[in-house]
Amino acid sequence: MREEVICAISTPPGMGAIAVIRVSGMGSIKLVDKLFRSPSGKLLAEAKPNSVHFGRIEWEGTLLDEVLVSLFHAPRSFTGEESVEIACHGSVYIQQKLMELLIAQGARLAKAGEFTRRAFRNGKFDLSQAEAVGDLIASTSAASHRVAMNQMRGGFARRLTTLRDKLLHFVSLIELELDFAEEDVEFANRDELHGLVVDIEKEIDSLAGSFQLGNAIKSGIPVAIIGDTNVGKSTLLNLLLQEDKAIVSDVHGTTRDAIEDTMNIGGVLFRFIDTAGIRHTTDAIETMGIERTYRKIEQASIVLWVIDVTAPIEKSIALASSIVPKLIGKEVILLFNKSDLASEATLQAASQVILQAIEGALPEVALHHLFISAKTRRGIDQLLGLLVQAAAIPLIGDEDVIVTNLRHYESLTKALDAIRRVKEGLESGISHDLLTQDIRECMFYLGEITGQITTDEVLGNIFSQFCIGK
Ligand SMILES: Nc1nc2c(ncn2[C@@H]2O[C@H](COP(=O)(O)OP(=O)(O)OP(=O)(O)O)[C@@H](O)[C@H]2O)c(=O)[nH]1
Ligand SMILES: [Mg+2]
Repeated sequence: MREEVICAISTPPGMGAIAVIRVSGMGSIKLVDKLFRSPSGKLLAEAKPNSVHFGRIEWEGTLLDEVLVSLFHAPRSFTGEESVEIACHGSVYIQQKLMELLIAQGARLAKAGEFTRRAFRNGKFDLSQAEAVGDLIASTSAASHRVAMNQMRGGFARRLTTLRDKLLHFVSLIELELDFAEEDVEFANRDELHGLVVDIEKEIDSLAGSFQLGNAIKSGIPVAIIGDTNVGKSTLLNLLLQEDKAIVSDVHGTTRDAIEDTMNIGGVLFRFIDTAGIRHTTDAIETMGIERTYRKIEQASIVLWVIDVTAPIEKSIALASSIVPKLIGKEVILLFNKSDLASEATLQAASQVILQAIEGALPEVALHHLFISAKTRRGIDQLLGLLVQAAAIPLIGDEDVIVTNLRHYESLTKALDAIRRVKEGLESGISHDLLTQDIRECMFYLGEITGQITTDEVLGNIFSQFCIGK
């Protein structure tokens, strides 16, 4: 199929030292030749394949810019097609003018993700690898970079393809048996098939199980900042994000909605969530906010429970009864805030009483506690250390596959259901047809992840989330 030549600015919008414009599709080099003048007068079309050239972009006798042009001959390019990358000066005017000139010569503005989509179609990589390109660009921490890089290198795709091939082998044998139904032969050894199915179930289960970690790595580990009103939750959020994100005031009940943002600390991405302070109130909107706080606690893996050491101790203890049941299974860090306003003796005494009360109610949770001041930054460095420790992100090796993509997770869950039905079917001796149907279903969902089975709609959906120029 002959593809149109597409072009797009592939560097971020706006001014920069340089910008890169990508052109791809058969005829790209000839198209750029119409605008490019090399010092020797030689045409790009006659230049050595896969080489870089200095020259000028001119139109109607006017010099637009001096540029570097990289030539890629098919299939040795990102898209697998003939491509050109023009590195020009990063002026907004030059970038726009150059795009206009390329379009005037017959190129079309690329759609979002179109370069990657073409690369996928030309077999440069499978769908999960194409999606990893997007993740790689978006990665903001060492862990998310590593996970995306592993996926892009194809470890995930290889594992899925191997599983699929094994199933295909068996399903063909069983289908062959169907052709010989009268003879009652068994080409596919049932014990072997059962062993294989058990292995596959384990493997899919472990891939699906990695999603919780993968999601935390990609979207940030959820950390809820909770407590009574006016204890300094929003002040702490702003301090952690190094930004004035939430309104701070000495009015109780200032924050009513959950406010969140991510921050990279020690190579780990955290998603901090400031919440409405928990108290008894008759205000309808505040009540809705407090309900949200409880939901955020449920979603969080780490809870920062902020306590104002200058507030009456009974208040904190009373609050414990409503919060404590929600904290089981979470990492909880108690923060005795506003320590700048209390003497060390008061701090020690108050914290002892509160800790005892909470520890009594939460025997199975490992409680950490710190004296902090969101005002003077006391204890904040220790808090950052504790957070990284509590995040407990395991070291990710080169070969580790961790699922970070919701689409992959959903397909894996469906594949897991199907393979479990195959296992049960084998154990109960169901008919050949039903067995092959379940095996084929499992293969279908595995194929959905790598793109062996996709619809245009699914592809459109995936690639439209990319930016233009990717
Ligand atoms: N002295 C001192 N004041 C603090 C500290 N942390 C917060 N404050 C003050 O305490 C008041 C309440 O702070 P916020 O951050 O708005 O408290 P909050 O917990 O978000 O309150 P709500 O949103 O109402 O639940 C503000 O006046 C802050 O400046 C601290 O460590 N020391
Ligand atoms: Mg607040």
